[in-house]
Amino acid sequence: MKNVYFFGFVLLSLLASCDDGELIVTNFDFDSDTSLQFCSTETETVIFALETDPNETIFFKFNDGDFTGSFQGTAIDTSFTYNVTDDNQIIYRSLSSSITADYFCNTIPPTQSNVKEEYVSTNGGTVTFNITVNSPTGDDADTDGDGVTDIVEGKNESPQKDTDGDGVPDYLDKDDDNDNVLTQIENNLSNQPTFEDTFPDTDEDGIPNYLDDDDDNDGILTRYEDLNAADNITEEDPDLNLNPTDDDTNQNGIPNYLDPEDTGELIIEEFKANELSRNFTTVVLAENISLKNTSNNEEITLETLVMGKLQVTKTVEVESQIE
Ligand SMILES: [Ca+2]
Ligand SMILES: [Ca+2]
Ligand SMILES: [Ca+2]
Ligand SMILES: [Ca+2]
Repeated sequence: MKNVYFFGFVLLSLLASCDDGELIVTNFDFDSDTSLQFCSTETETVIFALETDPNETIFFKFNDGDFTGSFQGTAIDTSFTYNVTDDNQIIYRSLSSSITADYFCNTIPPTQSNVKEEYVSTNGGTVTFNITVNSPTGDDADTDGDGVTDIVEGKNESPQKDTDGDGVPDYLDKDDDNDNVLTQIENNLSNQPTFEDTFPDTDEDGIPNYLDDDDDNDGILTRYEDLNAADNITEEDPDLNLNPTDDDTNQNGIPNYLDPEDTGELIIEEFKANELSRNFTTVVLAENISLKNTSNNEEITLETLVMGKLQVTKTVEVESQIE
């Protein structure tokens, strides 16, 4: 067969003749269930599928060393598209033996002797990455891991609860009142009055500490009751040490932010980084591409080809945005 065109099929079977008359069957058997992996250098990323029955691989190498398969921020998905060019290529190889990720994780090796058949994209068409972030579900789900469930943190409310108004909904916010004491810490104080017999409420003002930006009701924000925040900064390490829990000016064993007798303040408008471990799924979709056989120039055109799915778990910043 000289030219074979397939439109709208993800699964493609191709019969091709070899010089010696042997018939080779090539299956482009890749879809959203195919597992993808990736490797990056400073300037290039290769995202690839490895299959063993039969031994074959498809990969997309593209000029972007910053690909991570993840994203920062509060969005639930994002997508971006590359044009297929001489630099951004899709390559399929049918192999005589199995390979591992090492095959890709240096520079792309030249066609090797175990390559039975190779197809390389010609210019034209696109590859789109659709990245979604997966949130846990169920009554016990606690996406930000702060010990308060997503349901209590108002994930299902409309609009979603954002107690400190920093643009990060409470279910993604490890410091829900932006006072630089993590929710996890505020809810694990012992020997404190409680709000509705559940959450500590030191000043008994009806606002649990983890949602109260002035935990002792002394008129000084908890965030400001952090007098030693700048004590140890240096030129090399200029970051403030944001931690109101380690200040106790009158040395009575009660930290200033829980002690209405201690009212010293240091105006601090910085906030702890809100870093979360999150699970991301990237589906890689090629559209309107042509692949050319490198030995006989046979060309295949595909309207859509789902190369597969990449799963990544990564710690990312879901940032606060205080005016
Ligand atoms: Ca939270
Ligand atoms: Ca807090
Ligand atoms: Ca608080
Ligand atoms: Ca105080």
